Order: sequence, then structure tokens, then C-alpha cells
Amino acid sequence: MKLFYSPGACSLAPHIALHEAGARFEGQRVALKDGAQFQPEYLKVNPKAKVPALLRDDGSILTECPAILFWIARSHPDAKLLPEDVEGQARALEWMNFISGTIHNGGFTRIGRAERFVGDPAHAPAAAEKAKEDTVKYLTIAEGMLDGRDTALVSGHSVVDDYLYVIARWVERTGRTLADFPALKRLHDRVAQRPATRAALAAEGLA
Ligand SMILES: N[C@@H](CCC(=O)N[C@@H](CS)C(=O)NCC(=O)O)C(=O)O
Repeated sequence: MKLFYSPGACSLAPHIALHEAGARFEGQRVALKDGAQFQPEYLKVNPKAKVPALLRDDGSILTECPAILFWIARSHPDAKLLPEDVEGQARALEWMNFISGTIHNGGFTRIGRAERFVGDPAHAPAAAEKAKEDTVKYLTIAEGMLDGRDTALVSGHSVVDDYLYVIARWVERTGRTLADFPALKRLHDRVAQRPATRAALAAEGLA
């Protein structure tokens, strides 16, 4: 397998999960800052021009963090990265949809790429400021969903925590710090200590 990633991007979540699963894979860095995601070679991998993308052993490609995390967990059952019961799986999907659709793409992407969301580039700084306010609201909701736990799911550690860990690493982009989100901070600090997380960080040059 091959994971297409950019250091510290959302692709870090499946990168950690692949290590948690003990999967055999290689990493292929995509230089987002240089626009490598828009090059024809990468668009053949992922026409959405985004990381992550996972090239699997059967030659098929899977995109979208929630789908990749779900697939890693389900195809490596011994690693116990997702619960088996329907309620637990539904809660995992609830979390991952909120992280992907709202916190990440509805929040952090609007902060970091504000120019894409306005007609007049002069409006981008104001749009980014509004996006910071909105993202703090979304993080506050996530903090409430954690309900004091340091795991997203009541059953214990899961791939959702790898995803939330990556989001927690970005909190300062909103102008706040992790100290403002105590449960998320505890989750971050716990996941940061896991050997799989350390391995993925080292592989991405972030250790
Ligand atoms: N919905 C996608 C979003 C992926 C995404 O936004 N990836 C970012 C990195 S965190 C990216 O590749 N950005 C490049 C760009 O927007 O040009 C997912 O959940 O996987």
C-alpha cells in the first residue's frame, strides 16, 4: 500500500492509523506548498487534488479521511481500532463526519485558504477572522462531545482519536490554545505518546 500525505496535514491521521494497524505500507509525500496536488500525475491518483489518498494492494485508491480510517480499522480487526457494535460504529461516523465536514473543511480550511471562499481577494483576511471564530465554536462543540473523556468513543481508543489528535495540533491557528479545550488537550497528550503516533510523526519529519 502507499499513503499519499503531506506532513502535519489531515493525512497524518491515516498515517498514524496504518502504524496502529501494523500495516505494510510506504509513504509518498505530496508537496502541497508547491502545488503538487494540482499536477496531472497526482490528479490521476486523486482528482480532488487533496491528501490523503491510499493506494491499496489491489490497485484501487481510497480517498477521504473518514473512509480511509474506517477501512484501515475494519481491514485490520486485530488492532481493535473501531468498536464492533452498531452504536459504537454510528458514534464513530458521527464524530468523523463532524471532524471532516465541519471542523476541518468548514473551519480550518476556511482559515488557511480563505482566498478560495471570497470573490474579492481583499476580503480574505476578514473571511479568515470569521472562520477562526466559527472554528472555535466547532471545537467547543467537540469539547462538549468528549464530555471529559480523553477518547472520542466511550469504548476506548479508536481511529477517531487519531483524527482528533491531528485537529488538536492545529488549534493555535484559531488564536486559541489547547488549554482552552481541556479534554481535547488530554486526548492530544495521550495520543502523542502512542508508539504509532511517534512513528508517523518521525516518518513525516515532525518528531
Ligand atoms: N474531505 C477531505 C479533505 C482533505 C483535505 O482538505 N486535505 C488537505 C490537507 S489537510 C489538502 O490536501 N489540501 C490541499 C488543497 O486544498 O490544495 C478528507 O477528509 O480527506
